[in-house]
Amino acid sequence: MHFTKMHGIGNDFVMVNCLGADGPALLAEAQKHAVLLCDRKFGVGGDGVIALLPGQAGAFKMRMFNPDGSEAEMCGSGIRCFAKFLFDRGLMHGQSEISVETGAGLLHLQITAGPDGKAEMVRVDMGEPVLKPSQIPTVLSEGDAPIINAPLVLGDLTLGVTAVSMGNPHAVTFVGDVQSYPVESVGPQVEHHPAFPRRTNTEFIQVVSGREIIFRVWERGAGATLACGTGACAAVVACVLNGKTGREVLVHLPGGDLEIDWSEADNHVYMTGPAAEVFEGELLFSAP
Ligand code: ZDP
Repeated sequence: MHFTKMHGIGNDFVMVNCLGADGPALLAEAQKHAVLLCDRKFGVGGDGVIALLPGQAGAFKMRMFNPDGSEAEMCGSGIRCFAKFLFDRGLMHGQSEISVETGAGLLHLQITAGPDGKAEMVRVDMGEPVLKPSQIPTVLSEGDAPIINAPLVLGDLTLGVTAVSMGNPHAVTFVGDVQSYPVESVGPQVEHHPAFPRRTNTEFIQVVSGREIIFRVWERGAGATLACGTGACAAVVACVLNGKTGREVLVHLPGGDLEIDWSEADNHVYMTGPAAEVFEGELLFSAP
């Protein structure tokens, strides 16, 4: 299997191009071997596998598999890598804008090329955040009202969580000092809490100012990662809902920065950030 290793500020992926005649077979292999592909010791290494597929509503479709083999509806860092892959290989026919089918619907994105003519920054219209609990999905509270700073009990610890879907589920918590926060022990407890029937990504946020936050994440099916695009969007939505920041926020993630803008005009969340290609390779299957 031919693959391309890419990352968005350190959130790294094994990209598999399934556009050719052998696409359906490659997709099946990529899904079946997602755990091995993501394994940093026995495989290639990544926070997920991204499959590049032909679309129906748009020209291209993205599917994403987590390191535990589960499929995610959406992937914010992955879609920037996806866009760079298309642009750099001439699959956008010189255009700088395109729409991509995802589990969060048809998303429009815009590329800015660097001095080498290759894609450098990608601005993605991530669509409208979903706040209705049943659609996130979460059963943390009944009814249709958004869940804003609601108590989530984890034994002796009670978090205040704000629940947001950007296609995939997120639970956002505000903390004092995010660098010293025990993300690795609290994160998995939130991920697997019964209030989230499809599990959840979990973000821990320190507010610096009305336009700047520091972000750490525990990802569903992946664990602690250096960045999460959908998580950064969900975090800014949570900041606005809790009166912590304005709608345009610079998000400092462990692997770098993203600019997030929850537009008042159309209620869409816009994410701007880089994407990079690292190497190409060939996977030699030894697994049965
Ligand atoms: O929703 C999930 O199961 C996530 N682990 C998917 C990956 C999200 C990602 N980190 C992002 O950038 O949005 C890729």
